[in-house]
Order: sequence, then C-alpha cells, then structure tokens
Amino acid sequence: MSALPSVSGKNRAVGAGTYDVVVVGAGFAGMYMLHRLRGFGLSARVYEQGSDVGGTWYWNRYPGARCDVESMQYSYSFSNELQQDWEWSERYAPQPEILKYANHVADRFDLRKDIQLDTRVDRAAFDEEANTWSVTTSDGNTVVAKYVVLATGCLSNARMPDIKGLAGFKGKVYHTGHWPHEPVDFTGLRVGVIGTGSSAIQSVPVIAEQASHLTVFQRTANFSIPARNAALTPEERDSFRSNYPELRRVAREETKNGILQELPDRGALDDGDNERRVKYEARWSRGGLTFMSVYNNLAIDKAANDTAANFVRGKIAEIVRDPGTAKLLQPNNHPIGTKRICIDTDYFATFNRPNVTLVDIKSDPIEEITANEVRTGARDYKVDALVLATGFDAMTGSVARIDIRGRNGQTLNQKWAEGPKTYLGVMSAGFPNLFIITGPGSPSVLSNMMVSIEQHVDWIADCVSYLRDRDLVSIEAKKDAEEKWVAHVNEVAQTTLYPQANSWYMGANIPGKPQIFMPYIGGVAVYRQICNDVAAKGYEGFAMTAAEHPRAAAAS
Ligand code: N01
Repeated sequence: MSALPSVSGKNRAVGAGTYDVVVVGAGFAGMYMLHRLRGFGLSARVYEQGSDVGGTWYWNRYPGARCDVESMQYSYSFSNELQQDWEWSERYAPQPEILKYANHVADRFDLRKDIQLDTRVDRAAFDEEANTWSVTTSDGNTVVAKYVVLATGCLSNARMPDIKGLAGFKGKVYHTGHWPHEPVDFTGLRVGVIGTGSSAIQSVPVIAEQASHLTVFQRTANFSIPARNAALTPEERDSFRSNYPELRRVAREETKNGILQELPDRGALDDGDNERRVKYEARWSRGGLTFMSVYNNLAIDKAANDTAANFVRGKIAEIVRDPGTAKLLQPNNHPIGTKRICIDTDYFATFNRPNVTLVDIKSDPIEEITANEVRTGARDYKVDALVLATGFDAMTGSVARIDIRGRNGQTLNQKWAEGPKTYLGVMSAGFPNLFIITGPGSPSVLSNMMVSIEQHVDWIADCVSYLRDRDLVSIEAKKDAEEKWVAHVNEVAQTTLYPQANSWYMGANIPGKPQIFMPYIGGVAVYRQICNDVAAKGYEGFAMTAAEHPRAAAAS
C-alpha cells in the first residue's frame, strides 16, 4: 500500500474514507478527543456502537444509576462557558441528567457530524509501509487513518455470569450495564439481583420499592458509604463556578484521584480511639468517596485500614436490624477501599424491609437457574425477573473485542495475553500511532474519570500536533520504556493493600484473565507531571519516524 496523501492541516483534503484520526467511542473521552482534534484542523471520524453519545451513561440506565463523583467535579473543565452554564441539579447527578449533559456537549460543540452511531469498530490493522491504520467497522466499511484513538471506556464490556440454566430462564433478564431504553417496571414482581457491587448497591434500594419481593444473591459483601445525595443549592453551584479555575487546578495537580478533599496530615494510628471515631463519624455524615481520605495511610497500612473497616462494619451492624443479615453484609475478605468503594442511598437499610431477602451464595452457591427459580444447594428462590449486576471485563475488555493488529501482524490480545502492557497507559510498543485513553497503566478508574480523560486527550492532541508540525509520520512506545513503566506500575501497586483484594482492578472477576493490578496508583498529580515531563523531553521513551524514513526501526 502506498503512502496516503496528507489529509492533515488547513487543507483538510479528506478523501473518501481517509482521516487523520479515527476515534473509537463517543463517550466523554471520544467527544472531547474529537473537539480537540478539530481545534487543530485535523480530520477525525468517531465510531460509536451505541445509538447515541454518552458511553457508559448511555448503557448503564439501571434504576438508581448515578455518578459517585460529585456533579460539579464530574464534568468537563475545558470550556469555561460550559461549566458556567450547565445547571447540575443534585450533588450526585442521576444517569439521565449526565446523559443529557453528554448530548448537550455533542450539540453545543457540533460534534455529531463527525460521529457515526450504531457502528462498532471490529478491526484495526497497521500498515507498516504507509504508517497508517486500516479500520474496519461493523457496517462493512474500511477507512484509513494516520492515528487511532481508543476511547472505548474502562467499564463498557458487560459481563454475563456463566450460570447453568440462565438461558432457559422464562422471565426477563437484565444486565445493569446493558439496561433497556424503555422503562422497566418491577411492580408486583419477584425480582432476583445477582451481585453486590456498585451497580447493585445503587439499584437494590430502588428495585425494592417496586418489587413484591426482592432477593439479593451476594457472593462478596462490599463496603459502602452513604452518598448523602441532595439537591444542589444555587449557593453551592455558585461557590464552584466562581472558583472553578483554581478548584480544577487543585484537582489536577494536587490530588491523587482528581477529587477535591482535605489532604490528611496523619495516619489512622496517630490518633487515639475517640479522635479517630469523631473523624470517621464526620466523614460518614458528610458522605461520599472522600471517606477514604480521612487518613493518609488507609491504602497502605493494614492496621490503619482495619480501623476504617471496623468503623463501617459497626455502622452496618447499627443500621441492619437482623444480626444474621448484618453479619453477612459486613465485608470481611478485603481491606476497605481495595475494591472500588461504593456510595449508596439506603442500601443497608433496604435489608430491613419485609420484602427483601439476602442470600449468601458464598456458603450456598447458585447451582442453576431454572425456568422460574434460582436454585442454590440449599433451596429454590422463585423469581419473575433477574437483574445481573455482575460487572464488566474491566479496562481491557472493550479493547480486547477489537481485532487490533500492529507490527508483524501481532494482535494486541496476543501481546497482552499475560496482562496489559503499556507505556504511560497511552501506547503499547508494537502498535504505532495507536493511543489509548485512560488505559491500563494510567490512573484511570482510580480517579475522577473526567480529570483523567481531559489530561489524556490533551496529551494525545498535543502529541499529534507535535508530530504534524515536524513532519513525523509515526510514534511508538519503546519496549524498554514500556517495560520500565510496567515495572513501576506494579511496584507502586505492591506498596499498597490493593493487590490483597480479588477485584476487577486485578482482573480477578474474569475467569482466566491474568491477575495484574491494571491502573496506575501513583495518583493523577504525579502521573500528569510524568506525562508532561516526557512530552517536554521530546516524547522521551517514544520512537518517532520522519516522513522520509517511513521504514526506520521504531522500537529499540
Ligand atoms: O460490578 P462489580 P458493578 N455469581 O464487578 C458479583 C463502576 N460503577 O457493575 O465480588 C454471583 O463491582 C460479584 O461478586 P464477587 C464502579 O467503578 C460506577 O457493580 O466477584 N455473583 C460482585 O458482587 C464499579 O466498581 C458507578 O464475589 C457474581 C458483582 O457481581 C464498577 O463500575 C456505578 C457472579 C459485580 O460487581 C463495577 O461495578 C456503578 C456470579 N457468577 C458502577 N459474577 C458510578 O457511580 C459476578 N458476581 C460512577
């Protein structure tokens, strides 16, 4: 294949099916990527498998779905007009409002004309001579692009549990991550919910209000903190709006997870019992994810972590009236925070309702699902509808579904067979000109995704512009830089308690998936600095090829 005529720059001479950039996914990452690329005058095509924009917020429509990061912070910062104009209604926005916001952004920035909906990217193959990608979509078309950006989301590949008989169940089956668009009414129905992660913890209280009976099948109890959700007052909105530049800066440059919070000056064991209790009570009353930042060592010191875990276990015992149920709901197999902590509205109190039953499927596993029952070893539970809140093939699942072929025809799945390998989470050696947004090896799911998405998109946009301005036709992570980064990501993870949990961060929820701690735990501020330094040093650790030497060896 011969080199393509340039489609970049002011001319935007876009031939049929040739683009500077193909972006996969039109969630918050893909939309902002498109906006930034357009700002440079680059041509881009976004493919989105859903029928509208919004990504995770398009798919996750289950009852009670809302963001666990506060609305004023879970929003784009790139446009001051946008952040000043948009009126978030609640402390934690419900899914329909976030989806409305995504649609507003698509319209406001006129993004739709470059987004092709209902179209999955099935295949992407790198042409080593032309330094371009051929991208094949589910409508049978193939287009060519200099760069591909995977904005595929970290929790986009809903995981169906492998339970005997599920296909023969006669009632309706819903997955929280693939919820229907039409309203679902559980009134008068016996509903079974399988799974007790964030999605279940948000949906169980809402489903319990409708269902005639709700049976929750729990394999692993989870820590959850009250959300304390409430309507935002005009004063609360204004205090953010008038300080947005500084608040956004602090979130990006001074926090670990991109969420505003007081930075603790001490560890949990530096306080006495009473002082500690007062602090935990204050955070419990305030609600939300910042519970985990009361002390600076909860993620690294098991004895410190135990104090927070015991506090939450005590709260569960206070809330749940039946002692047996309370005990089952108290997590006991992982340190608090090492599985994504959940944020709830009345989750534990829901088990005081007469129409709600908790079933411990750790001690009495589900053996099969029949036409109208969930059958454990000990008994049968009659259900009319099933809600599978069984999670996702996280971080790598949506990328793995695409047949991505880099140098020498190697697939990304082959390369990542023993776990994802990236340099800075943004590129993988052997796959030139292929960028990943919030991929494994970046802070990603450990952070406010909006902060991480904007940082990655800006970095990628600047990188593409750098290459264009210097007539460079390819960029690729060097193997040695990647190996060092992977080692660093692992090393940092090993200094924490996170690897002690069988979490989806570790890939532990997918049978056969390599168990490696996938996100970078060093924090968004540190990570941003590393990425900026790499760019400032002329993209240190990356090999770049000039236009006249397209076949020059890239990886060292
Ligand atoms: O999924 P999960 P989720 N039989 O993987 C159980 C984000 N999110 O959709 O722990 C029986 O956490 C499984 O049990 P176990 C957030 O980052 C964000 O709830 O494997 N049970 C577990 O209890 C979150 O962390 C928001 O023993 C089975 C549950 O299913 C992430 O999405 C809201 C099973 C899965 O929990 C994923 O949350 C919601 C089986 N075969 C979610 N297989 C926001 O607010 C699995 N389970 C932004």
